[in-house]
Amino acid sequence: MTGAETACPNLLPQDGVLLLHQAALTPADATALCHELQGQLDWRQETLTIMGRPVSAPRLTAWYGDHAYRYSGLCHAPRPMPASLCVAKAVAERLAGQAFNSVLANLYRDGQDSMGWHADNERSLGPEPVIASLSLGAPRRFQLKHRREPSLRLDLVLPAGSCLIMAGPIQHHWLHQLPKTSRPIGARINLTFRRIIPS
Ligand SMILES: O=C(O)CCC(=O)C(=O)O
Ligand SMILES: [Mn+2]
Repeated sequence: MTGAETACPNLLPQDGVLLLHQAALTPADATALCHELQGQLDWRQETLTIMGRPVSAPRLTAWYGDHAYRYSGLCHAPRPMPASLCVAKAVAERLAGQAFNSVLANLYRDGQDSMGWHADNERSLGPEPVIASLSLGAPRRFQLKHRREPSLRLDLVLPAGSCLIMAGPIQHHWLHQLPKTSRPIGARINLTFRRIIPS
């Protein structure tokens, strides 16, 4: 299941850790998992609460984990992971060097689906969470910007089968987003593995 390994430098100049494992899965495994998850997961169109107003999320999501997870007015109840996600979780755990107990799957159906600027800084993730993000499907443009230094920005393309790891104080100092694009683009899936600390 695991692709070739290469040395992985920290991509951030300061205030956090960002590691990109280009080939966490082989291309064949990444393609098979992408198709399996599109058909198998319980994809939902969620309504978020942003600044007190209901907003339809511009993507589909599916949540699985041992504990409830709350963000943007949503509460995901505990739900066991299907076997396909457990295999992907094991890959993410090996690369991140820590155990995860939840995954948020995001399905971006076309270039108009997206996720806006945010940080994964919910209290239930702890002060410096390690988050592993596995990419599947079409290459995914992923951007970061520093909260206080406007000149500090990163623009990455995450290929299918890659695993991006955010760690250290990154969530305190940086925001991340998956922008919309007007270019024709196929479906993209992101699996974001987290460790929820039960309250
Ligand atoms: O699709 C992505 O890489 C963004 C996912 C993300 O930031 C999240 O689920 O919190
Ligand atoms: Mn995030």
